[in-house]
Amino acid sequence: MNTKLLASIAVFVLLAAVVGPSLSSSAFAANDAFMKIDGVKGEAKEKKAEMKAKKDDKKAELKAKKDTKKAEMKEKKDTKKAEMKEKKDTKKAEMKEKKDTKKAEMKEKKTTKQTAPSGEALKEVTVDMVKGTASDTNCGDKCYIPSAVTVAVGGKVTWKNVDSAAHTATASDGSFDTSLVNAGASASNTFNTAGSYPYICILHPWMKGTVNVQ
Ligand SMILES: [Cu+2]
Repeated sequence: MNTKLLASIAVFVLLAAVVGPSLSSSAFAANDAFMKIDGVKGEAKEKKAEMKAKKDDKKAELKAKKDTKKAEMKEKKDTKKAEMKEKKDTKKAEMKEKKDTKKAEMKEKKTTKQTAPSGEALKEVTVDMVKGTASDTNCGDKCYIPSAVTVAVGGKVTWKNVDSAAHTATASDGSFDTSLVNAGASASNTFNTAGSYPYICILHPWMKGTVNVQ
């Protein structure tokens, strides 16, 4: 063996001893780095998923809040609506009551007007031929309103037809007769003799009234 070959082998061995471990260590390092990268990648993925979950949670929370608020608003609105309706109904009922009271008062006034404040019989009285009496056979003492009136001797009774059908005021003893009073028309009779004068409508004999003259 010559010395040159020996030297060559020695150098090779030396090199292998130095470079080998360093090569393998750098391979490990590279692997490590890859692993690290994978780890970082995985972490990032996890973090992303977490963020997404958080975001979804927040979204759901917001939606729930929104829905609750919406429901609350609707309830409030409904309550207000109901309140308004109640108020309206109450007002309506009040108005109706007022109207009815006024009507009743007017009717009473009309009835009490049949006698003068002094207690003397009136010179003039008006009697309504009431609406619906052509068919309402049970109108009783509401066929003529008022059904009984009192006038002074020489006083005048006027029948006003407020119905849509024609009527008469015809004395049972034949002493007076308005003859046909058409819808919306009026007819009068003057009473010069004291007495009580029952009368009917010859078209609807269930309509009965009385004129008292005193
Ligand atoms: Cu009649």
